[in-house]
Amino acid sequence: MRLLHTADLHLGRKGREEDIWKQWEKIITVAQKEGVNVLVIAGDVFDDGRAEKEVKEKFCRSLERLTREGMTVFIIPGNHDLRRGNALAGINLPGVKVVFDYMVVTLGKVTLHLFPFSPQLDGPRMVQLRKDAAGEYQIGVCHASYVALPDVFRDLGESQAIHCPLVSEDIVVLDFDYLALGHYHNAKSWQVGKTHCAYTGSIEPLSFKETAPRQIFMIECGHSLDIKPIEIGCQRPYLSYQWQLGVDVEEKDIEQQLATLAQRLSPCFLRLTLRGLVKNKLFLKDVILRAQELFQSQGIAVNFFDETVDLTWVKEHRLSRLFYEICQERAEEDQILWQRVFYRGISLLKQVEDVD
Ligand SMILES: [Mn+2]
Repeated sequence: MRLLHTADLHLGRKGREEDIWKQWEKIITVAQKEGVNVLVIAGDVFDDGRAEKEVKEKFCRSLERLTREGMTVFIIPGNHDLRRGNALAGINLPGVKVVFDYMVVTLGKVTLHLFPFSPQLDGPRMVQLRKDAAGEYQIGVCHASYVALPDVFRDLGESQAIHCPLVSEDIVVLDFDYLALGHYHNAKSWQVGKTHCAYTGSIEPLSFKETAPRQIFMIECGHSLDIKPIEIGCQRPYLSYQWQLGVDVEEKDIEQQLATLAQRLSPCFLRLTLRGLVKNKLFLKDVILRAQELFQSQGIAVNFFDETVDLTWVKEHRLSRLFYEICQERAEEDQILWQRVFYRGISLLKQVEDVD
């Protein structure tokens, strides 16, 4: 018996439609090749509760390709499926079960406990709902915020972490062998007592927070539960670079370096922060404008963050000039330290100046 766990497809996400379909196709291929019996989607199939009819139909046709080969598909709604509507309503296909109320189902050795997302659902409520069933392996499925992990809490932020908060005490009481989670968009696995918990992450990165490799999980139910992550790559990653002028790149070389980067990268979303001291701010602004066009022509959506400090500005002001000279002298002892002192100090001075 083979289960495949995925979540957070976000079909129909504006501007990312094709990328997401390509990733979904990869998952279908894995499911077919690996002879998966049960596919579990732990919420956020659609990006919005009012998903377009064409998107829903295309998704249904893809499900039919799986069920035709005898696969069973279980889907719980996530918060996005239910945002402003219910995108999963009306999906009625043989072999596909969309779950809108807590449901327990036993298939061979495995019992699935499916907890559809609702604004009222949280860990204690799941504990109340959970029924006993006979399967050898107990698997929970939910779309929840495991707020006990600091990076999950940080990345979700307060606005997302309120959705079905779940803590380790709840997971201990729920007493599952595997907890198939959706909602957090980076793949993550951890153990709570006997429970192996896993977020698959979104199938395609959708923000600069989503930098972990994209994964789905294969769960082989034999003499024990064997859980194997499968990497599915991605279409367009989100990349962040920080360049310090004078350290990572010289001011005179920056245009060439940017051109090299544009050639080296495949289509992606790029955030490029420039720091350090710049002798000719106007020249740098021009370089950035030209680079933006170049990146765009390569299918790279770039955002520049120019945090450089203009040497002309520094020298124009008595206080900043003195500070600059002091840091220059001291830099002979410890360059990196005094550079940091300089930027920190100069940005504070600039703030005061801007306020005045
Ligand atoms: Mn999501």
